[in-house]
Amino acid sequence: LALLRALRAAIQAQHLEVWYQPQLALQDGRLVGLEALMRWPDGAGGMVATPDVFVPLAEQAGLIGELGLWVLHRAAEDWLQLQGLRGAPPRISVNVSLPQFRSGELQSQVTEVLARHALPAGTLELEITESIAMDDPALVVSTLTTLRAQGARVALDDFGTGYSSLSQLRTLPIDVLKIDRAFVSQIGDRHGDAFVETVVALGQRIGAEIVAEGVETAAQAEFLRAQACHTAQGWLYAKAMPLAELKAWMATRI
Ligand code: G
Ligand code: G
Ligand code: MN
Ligand code: NA
Repeated sequence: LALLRALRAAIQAQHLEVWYQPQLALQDGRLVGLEALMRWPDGAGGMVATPDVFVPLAEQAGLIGELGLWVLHRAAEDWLQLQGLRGAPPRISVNVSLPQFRSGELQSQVTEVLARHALPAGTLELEITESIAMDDPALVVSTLTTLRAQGARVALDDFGTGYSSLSQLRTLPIDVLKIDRAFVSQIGDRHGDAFVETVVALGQRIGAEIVAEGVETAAQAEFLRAQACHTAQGWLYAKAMPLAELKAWMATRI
């Protein structure tokens, strides 16, 4: 309850921040995207709480609609700020939460954000978890179809960790499949390799871009590249960082 009070105050005072983790093309190392990740700094070099604690809290307290809209606007503004720079990423991904999706407000939020910032189609990507994707299949398909018609891309996040069945996956209109880091971390193990190979092949067959998450070692990156996985995200390259730090990181890569 104290944490919830602090969260409300932090939202009010705009103490929450959006940090960005780079996504790179495995073929040539180009920066192809960013994942927007919320952070709650304590002002003394640490964090008050991690998003896996305060996002569920915000969901339970009915704050996630407002917070989700704020993240979308901030991500759009920050993406636009990068566009003058060399090697600027062509897109930005934002995580969507189940209540935000279920309430039906996501479509109007996306309309508002795309219009306000005049974002080109294909710039904004929405990360949907498997629990969202499997919530109400008919609603999910129609919502995702609408979002894509609006010009947003759709990524299925944490693929392989939830409850999606392959038959449900088959009907989902998605652009990107994000392989969860639980699978990436098992590269090097015979079964681990088989899983990643199969998921990458599946993604390719359905015409989705594959983003491997949690890439931490050069050996994992090598394996993924050999499988023709398109994109990698992970601590091997960079952790999520504030916009200013991201600009400095981009400058060192040219
Ligand atoms: O960045 P980190 O690994 O600490 O994120 C932990 C979890 O919090 C992840 O599952 C991530 O998707 C979630 N998360 C981070 N930022 C946001 C956000 O802006 N919205 C939602 N819905 N979830 C977020
Ligand atoms: O659930 P979601 O995929 O949205 O969250 C991504 C989370 O994974 C973020 O909290 C991010 O900080 C974390 N992350 C990103 N790259 C790595 C990595 O290479 N290793 C680990 N352990 N976590 C990572
Ligand atoms: Mn994500
Ligand atoms: Na994930």
